[in-house]
Amino acid sequence: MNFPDYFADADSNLNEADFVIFGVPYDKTSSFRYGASKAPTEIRQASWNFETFDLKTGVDFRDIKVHDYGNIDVKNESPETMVKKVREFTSILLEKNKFPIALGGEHSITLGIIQAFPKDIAVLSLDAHIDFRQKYEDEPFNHACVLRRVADQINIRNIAVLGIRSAEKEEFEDAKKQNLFHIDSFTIRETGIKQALDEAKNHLENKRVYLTLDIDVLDPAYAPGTSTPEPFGLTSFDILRCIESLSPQLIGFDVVEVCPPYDNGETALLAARFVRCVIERVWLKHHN
Ligand SMILES: [Mn+2]
Repeated sequence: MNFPDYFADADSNLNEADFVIFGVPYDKTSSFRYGASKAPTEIRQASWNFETFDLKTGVDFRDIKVHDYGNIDVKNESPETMVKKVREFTSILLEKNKFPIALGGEHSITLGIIQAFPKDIAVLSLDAHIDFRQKYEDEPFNHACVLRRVADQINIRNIAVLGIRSAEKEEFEDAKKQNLFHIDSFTIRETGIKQALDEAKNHLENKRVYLTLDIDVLDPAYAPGTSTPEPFGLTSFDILRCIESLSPQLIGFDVVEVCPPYDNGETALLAARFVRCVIERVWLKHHN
């Protein structure tokens, strides 16, 4: 069965909307499995599964003004041009005071969004990988380098990564040398997500936070449809807790690295649910 081609209940027009969803169907730098470019469409389809009412928050999604812009046309661009196009589009949204929500595509798209924000924001990255390489396959805009590029953009002190469990030796030592704030998934398993979030929020002080969710931060048991799956991951409840805890500070969100050819739709479904969670929780903070 086919549902409308926009995100469920995102039926406000651009001018009246508070939240704007847009897809960035890009996967040219993927290193293991291809197919993340199919994710925006799959996530939109999956979003129609859910009730508009959320019994946990009491929010009805239909009360929120959300616009789905559709996809940005980046499919055949170089990574650098893709990032530029994403930055230009996000800048327009920020000028109009919209809360941007991007559906990747691979993680390299996040840099363009962050470049559109002022340099004094903080970034919280949920990711299995530290993504701190200077270059990968000679490409500085590769998805394996995204956090390194973000650190070129904003002060590395204002970046936090939760859930990591995979890095190259050199990049990990480099990240530690530069004091990149990170808590690995093994520690989170032992001490709990609440403790990790408290530490991360403490580190980021009260700054406005952009949240980037690489779906591979979840254990492949929850999110098998991703391009570089990594065992020993977080749970879907952990991610919900992150969203709830950060919602008063959030200024933008993306979900990346969903790779629909590698599962039966459960990863896109989870991504769609997280998008709804972010919108509802952020909206609730401003309406209470
Ligand atoms: Mn990753």
